[in-house]
Amino acid sequence: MAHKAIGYFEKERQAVEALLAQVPEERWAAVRREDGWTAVEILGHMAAATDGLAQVARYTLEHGRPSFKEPFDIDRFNEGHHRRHAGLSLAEIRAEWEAAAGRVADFLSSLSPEQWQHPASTPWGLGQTVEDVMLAATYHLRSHRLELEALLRPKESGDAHH
Ligand code: NI
Repeated sequence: MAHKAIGYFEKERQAVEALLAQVPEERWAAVRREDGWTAVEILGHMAAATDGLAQVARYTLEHGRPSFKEPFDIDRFNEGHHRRHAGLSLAEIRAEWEAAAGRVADFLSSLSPEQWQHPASTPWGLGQTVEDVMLAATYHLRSHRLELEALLRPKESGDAHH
């Protein structure tokens, strides 16, 4: 039976794909979060962060130790994503997302039961195993997917129908 973390990831991946299929392209570039990030840039961050956490887990499995030594600055990390994605089109970011999601799915399906339980943590010190890191990646994806849904599909107020 597939590991439960694969099912959680695939469910999130499908929810992101559904948003991409349902929301017109111009809306992705037009809506902004309070801090100025567009929905396109948030999707770019989701792709980069999910891929990045899979790389952390993969490196730890291959080398027996984490790749990061310096204290992790999450604000700098996020701002780096924002700069790298600024001005890119939805099509460009969507291609990045699909490539990243494919790499992560391949990585998850490659893991043996022992590898899921191998010691690992996120760069900010969360979790104790590869499983924990990849669950954290999916929860992070989920939190931004819910954020995107609220931005892209605002609920109409009841009054609008009167
Ligand atoms: Ni984030």
